[in-house]
Amino acid sequence: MGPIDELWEILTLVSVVAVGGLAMLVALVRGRGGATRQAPRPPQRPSDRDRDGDGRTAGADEDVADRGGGVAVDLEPEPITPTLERPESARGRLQRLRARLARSNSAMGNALLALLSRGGLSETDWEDVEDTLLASDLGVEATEELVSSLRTQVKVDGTTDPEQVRSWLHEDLLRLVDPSMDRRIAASRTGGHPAVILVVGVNGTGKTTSVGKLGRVLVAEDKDIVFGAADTFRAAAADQLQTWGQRVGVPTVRSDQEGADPASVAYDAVTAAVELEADVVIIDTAGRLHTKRGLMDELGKIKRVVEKVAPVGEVLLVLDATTGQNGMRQAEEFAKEVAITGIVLTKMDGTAKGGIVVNVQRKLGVPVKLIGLGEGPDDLAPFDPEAFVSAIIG
Ligand SMILES: Nc1nc2c(ncn2[C@@H]2O[C@H](COP(=O)(O)OP(=O)(O)O)[C@@H](O)[C@H]2O)c(=O)[nH]1
Ligand SMILES: [Mg+2]
Repeated sequence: MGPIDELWEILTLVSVVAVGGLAMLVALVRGRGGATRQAPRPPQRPSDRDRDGDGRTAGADEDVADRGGGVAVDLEPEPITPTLERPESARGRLQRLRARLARSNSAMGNALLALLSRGGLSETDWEDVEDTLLASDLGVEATEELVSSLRTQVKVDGTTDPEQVRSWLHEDLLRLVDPSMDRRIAASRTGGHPAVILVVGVNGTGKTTSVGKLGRVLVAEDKDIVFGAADTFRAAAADQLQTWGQRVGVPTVRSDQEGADPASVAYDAVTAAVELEADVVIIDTAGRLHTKRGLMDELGKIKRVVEKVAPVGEVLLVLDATTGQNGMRQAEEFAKEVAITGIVLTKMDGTAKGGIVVNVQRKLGVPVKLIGLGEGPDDLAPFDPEAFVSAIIG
């Protein structure tokens, strides 16, 4: 065999290996594509999308957002792992969590029932009924309505039979909680856009946790989700959200720079969701004191900037149910800044102040859509008036 033949043989071998390798690669890529919807497709890295090479996402308006000195969006592809968690379906969650709701709130229900069943109620007894309701954060207005209705029924009927009183209470409370309100979360694509959900509230109320839990509720409904970590104050906040996402295969759009412009990150998250043809993008924001003007203005900016890409269909205000009057003040201040479409009441597992549901709905004219009933990943339930009232008064 001459040197030419030898060279020829080597070349053939190399090309066989190369073609084989290429075929394997194609098969791999195909196989990956075919595996699909176990996890959403990983978003492209910004460098892929940045065809102009100007450091900006293609299509981004110059004036859309201050890019905060070259904000990079870290879109680490989520690993497609067989160990993704399967979140519990939202249906029936409140039933499972009912005991937690009842544990503290039924104290109020029981106190009321005991008072009302006593018979021959004096003025002082009625004052006690009123105090019990006020202590549950029902609010002055609703408390007066309820007491007046109960007084009339007791007077007209003349009975204080516990079962009868229980049924009156149930009916009156249910009316106050208002079953006619639309409590569905807007989480379907509309007009060719993903649904955009913006989550706002004071620090520590449970925003990030609720974004993570809501993501799971929607994953259980087979929705494709993207998280946007627009709390850019601390890197830990984005890490926290990303961890929630990774457990269920939801990609998180975040900035790698602390203090980056939150509107810009929110914009990138919505853009990524559009490119991925996701169903929903949920944007977590930094906790802000409702008394801090600049930060409250920023919320309006986030919404405006996002709406250059897709309409914000849902602005969820997260309130800590244990904070009472302070929570109510927060609600009012936030409602002045952005049009709230729904309330998430967290920490309902540790409070006897369930009356805040009625109070906050009346103040804002907006329904409580979700309630947090614990720190577990699936401890967030769609709010159901009937189950709620039943849990309180049995
Ligand atoms: N018991 C209970 N704790 C909750 C609930 N929701 C959130 N938390 C806790 O509240 C704390 C603050 O939550 P986080 O989501 O970080 O608040 P953020 O600052 O508003 O983002 C965390 O320790 C959560 O586990 C809930 O429904 N019940
Ligand atoms: Mg947070």
